Amino acid sequence: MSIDQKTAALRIVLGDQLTRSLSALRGLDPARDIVLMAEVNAEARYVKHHKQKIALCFAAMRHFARELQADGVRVRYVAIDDPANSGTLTGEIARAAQDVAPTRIVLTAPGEYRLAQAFGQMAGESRWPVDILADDGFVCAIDEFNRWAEGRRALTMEFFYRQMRKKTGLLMQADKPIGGQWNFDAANREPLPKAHRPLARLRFAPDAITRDVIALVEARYPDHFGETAEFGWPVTRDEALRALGHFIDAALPTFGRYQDAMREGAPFLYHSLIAPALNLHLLEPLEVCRAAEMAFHAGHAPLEAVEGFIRQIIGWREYVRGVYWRFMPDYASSNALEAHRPIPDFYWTGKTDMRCMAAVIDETRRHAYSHHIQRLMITGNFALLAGLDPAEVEEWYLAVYADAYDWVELPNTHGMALYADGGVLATKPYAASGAYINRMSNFCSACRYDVSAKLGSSACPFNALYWAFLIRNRDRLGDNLRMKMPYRMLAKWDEAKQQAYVDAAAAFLDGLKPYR
Ligand code: FAD
Ligand code: DLZ
Ligand code: SF4
Repeated sequence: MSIDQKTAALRIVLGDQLTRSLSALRGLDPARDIVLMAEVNAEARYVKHHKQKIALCFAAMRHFARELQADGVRVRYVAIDDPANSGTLTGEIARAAQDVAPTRIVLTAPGEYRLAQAFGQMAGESRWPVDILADDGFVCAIDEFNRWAEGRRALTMEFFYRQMRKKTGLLMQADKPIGGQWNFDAANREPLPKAHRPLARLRFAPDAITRDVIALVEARYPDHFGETAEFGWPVTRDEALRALGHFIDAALPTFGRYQDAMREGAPFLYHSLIAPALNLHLLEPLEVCRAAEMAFHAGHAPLEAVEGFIRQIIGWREYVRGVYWRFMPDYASSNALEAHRPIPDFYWTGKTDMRCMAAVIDETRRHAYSHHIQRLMITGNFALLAGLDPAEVEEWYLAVYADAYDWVELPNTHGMALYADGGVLATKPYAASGAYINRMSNFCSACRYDVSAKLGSSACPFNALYWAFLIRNRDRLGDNLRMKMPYRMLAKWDEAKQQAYVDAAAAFLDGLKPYR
């Protein structure tokens, strides 16, 4: 690129900001402005991201840059193997500014607290004026969430969600929810019948650009988690729209019913698989919800599936983002259950006799994906029951999923899965014994452990861990109304029985090899 004219604005597009409607691109003057995009080691390495996650990010960045260039936009694209690459985003912004002497630097606020701090500092020290604009690619602005949260004793997601329904008009008839209820979950969440054959899902074969990136990632990050052989993520907006269309046509009608079901060898089931594209801003949350709503009005998908899906997006997704920005940075350091056990190495190797854990970790390794209940009730549940250190577990979740970004991963892991925030996000810990896993999956039938055995060397470890968790946290959780049932049961156990569960859990945990 020759930069001969005087540059007006240096506009930054971060790796997860791949949309033409980005606030930093608004008012772009293609003749005078320069768009900067940079692949940098600091972002690829700050956790050992799954190879597919790095490949997805770089491939989507390269495709987006080409699209801008095809429209006549001047893009300064710094590839990871550019010898002049400084290795950090702020370094690349400073280097570009030095080279092109812009009148100002414009960027959209990043999705991660860590980078918001770095860019804030950069703006304070910069020779050039820096405009950091709000990211308006969400349904709920951060100050709008704060206004909703202000003065509330509990930040109940369901009430936030109703406000978003009213705001967007999604599934509303005047000011009333269509169907007379806000939430139809009672009709969802069945296990998968044994004979059911899940839908084959649309995946995208990597094109030449993506294949190049995959080769580069394999060469540069060989020690990172995961495999790239089955990479099939959409890397452009066109592909993301096709992925959305496929989901709406083929999977949405069944989405709610089997939303919590798990089957070994069928990681995707009827989930949308759009989180990676949504989080890169290749799709917009409202367009996704409107597409689902249209399917309902066309009689193509039932209300309980469509409502359940829309709730995940304008409810949970927006809500966790609000919680993240409201409570960071203190949120990340809370540890309400005082969990300090190091993460075992099988989270990274998948080598464990627990079939449920091994299967989910293996699928994660192959696809950089597992669905919500696998994240929450298998790997998350184990971490909660075992009292694993929240920071180590969060590092794992941030690394291993193609859709993982701090703003969404942290509240889900720290708050929802680990209850480390003491109940800001969830009204009770999502703790479950082997019985839940057995009811919702087929993992137990092939496991070396016996899910119905409570104690002894062949007993499912989740059973002793579950009761030991309740015993360990009695002072913290015993008064929680939603935990009354298990605590009432526990109260009937004599001291020796309780001790036997505590000992069995301790013996199992002591046998685990720590990752570090
Ligand atoms: P679907 O099941 O089809 O759901 C539809 C969409 O709803 C998703 O694409 C997603 O955008 C949104 N959604 C659903 N549940 C949530 C939720 N709890 N929080 C935010 N958005 C939600 N999601 C991420 O996008 N990134 C993460 O890093 C992430 N980490 C998680 C960690 C843990 C411990 C848990 C329990 C959940 C996490 N989630 C995360 C939420 C959820 O599991 C994923 O969004 C979902 O599995 C992505 O697959 P999908 O696109 O097929 O989702
Ligand atoms: C996740 C990621 C990766 C792997 N690489 C880059 C990169 O090289 N350049 C970049 O701009 N962003 C990358 N990202 C996303 C960032 O880590 C971070 O999540 C976002 O920039 C926050 O908005
Ligand atoms: Fe998991 Fe226990 Fe079932 Fe084995 S028996 S798959 S460890 S729940």
